[in-house]
Amino acid sequence: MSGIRTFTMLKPDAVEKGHVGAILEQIASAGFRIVAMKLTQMTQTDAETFYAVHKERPFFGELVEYMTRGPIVAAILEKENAVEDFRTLIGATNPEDAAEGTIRKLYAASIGENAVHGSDSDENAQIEGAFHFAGREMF
Ligand code: YYY
Ligand code: MG
Repeated sequence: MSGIRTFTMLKPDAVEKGHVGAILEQIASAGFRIVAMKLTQMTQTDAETFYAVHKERPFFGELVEYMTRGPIVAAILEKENAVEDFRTLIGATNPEDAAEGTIRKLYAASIGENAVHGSDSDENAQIEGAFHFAGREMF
């Protein structure tokens, strides 16, 4: 039985290009309820910690630079089967491989600048949500 919450970030490229409203509309239309949400900017340490699992990968430096270059929208979302259904909604990591109509297919420029994050497990959804939000910011 999978959980009812996931964590997302609308990444700097999505904010820069003015796609926040359209992406949030697509998320709401897919049946997700907003539990927590804010506009924020990750520091270098924030991004290195959040993406620590990728620290040995060749793209790590570019990933940290990209994720810290401007504001993001961070949010916790609620729906049955939240993690899996949200990953389906956003599409594959590389927008070239993403299904038609997915958020990454519609709004991502490249694998490196792919518009949106979605947690990959219930455990990571909990960890990532708690990384960005205090309990009193969750509703
Ligand atoms: O979970 P997801 O975001 O779909 O992909 P991850 O494999 O966790 O990678 C995190 C992040 O790193 C990805 O969204 C873009 C970037 N990245 C990259 O720039 N180049 C790759 N070959 C793989 C991932
Ligand atoms: Mg991931």
